[in-house]
Amino acid sequence: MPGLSAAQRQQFEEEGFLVVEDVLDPARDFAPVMDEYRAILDGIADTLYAEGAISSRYEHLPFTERITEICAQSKREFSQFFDFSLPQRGVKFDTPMYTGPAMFRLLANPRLLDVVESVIGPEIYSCPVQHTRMKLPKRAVSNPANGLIAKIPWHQDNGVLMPEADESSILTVWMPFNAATIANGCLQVVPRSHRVGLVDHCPVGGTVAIPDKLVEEERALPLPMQPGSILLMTQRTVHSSLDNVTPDQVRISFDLRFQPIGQPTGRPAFAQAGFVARSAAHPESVISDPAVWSRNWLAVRDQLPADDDPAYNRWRADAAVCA
Ligand SMILES: O=C(O)CCC(=O)C(=O)O
Ligand SMILES: [Fe+2]
Repeated sequence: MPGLSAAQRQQFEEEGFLVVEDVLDPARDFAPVMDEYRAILDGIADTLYAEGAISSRYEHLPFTERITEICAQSKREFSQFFDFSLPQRGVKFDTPMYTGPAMFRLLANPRLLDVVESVIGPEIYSCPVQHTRMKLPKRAVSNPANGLIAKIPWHQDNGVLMPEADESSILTVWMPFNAATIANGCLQVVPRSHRVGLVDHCPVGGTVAIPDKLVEEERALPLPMQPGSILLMTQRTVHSSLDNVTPDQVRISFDLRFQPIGQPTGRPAFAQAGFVARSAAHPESVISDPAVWSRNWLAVRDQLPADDDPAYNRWRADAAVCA
């Protein structure tokens, strides 16, 4: 069990973030997800081509160039087809989502869980607050408020959760699928910002953000990263991501969250999609079948349309701090 060294653990605790290199092997650990993504994009291209929304299926282009071209030409975006989570509004029985077995295997990757175990201990729950983000070049972004395809404003992950998780120890694990650079929109953090507790957030666009006046932006540290590396953040580390100003790169990333078993996840609406990823005390409770995980997500999707949209955070636009 390699996990983190004592020095790395200490650095994480002091700074509130840590980049750990070479945890994953992109060829072995990411390629199966890309195979599933290619098949999804084939389906999207077929549909759009049949509708006359694109002039070619672009099947000979590499994935990232192909999706950029398809989004730019159709003036639509397809992030939800690749995300292993659901939108916070208007979920329907057929809202697209991705729960392929390759993604489950990545969530349960032993080398990843070894690092997670170093931080939160051996009872590990996969929190259903998780996303694939395909940050498109700005020119191809049809909806800048969609955090799956555009830059993300300053926030703490605690701020995008319900208060039930305020005392939980939710560890964010962010990983680039391809190189994340300053130009294509890597993450940036404010070192040591996790020490001050939960900061006020305000609703903006489809998400929430910390007002500029409460962010020490001059202390921001951009974090270019190579695939295989992972970024660990506490749930109170202040972070954001940059715009993708490249003409044709797509910054693809996964953000996962893990927490000790038994703590609230902060997103009760998705509770059924969480699972025990590792347990020394109760190994029999570990979910290891990708089909079970997929079924649980689809069950969440089946339940949501029946009710009004649930609350996903606590912030109100009419709060004084948001004026
Ligand atoms: O990937 C991004 O641009 C932002 C990700 C983020 O805020 C997170 O993973 O918590
Ligand atoms: Fe975040």
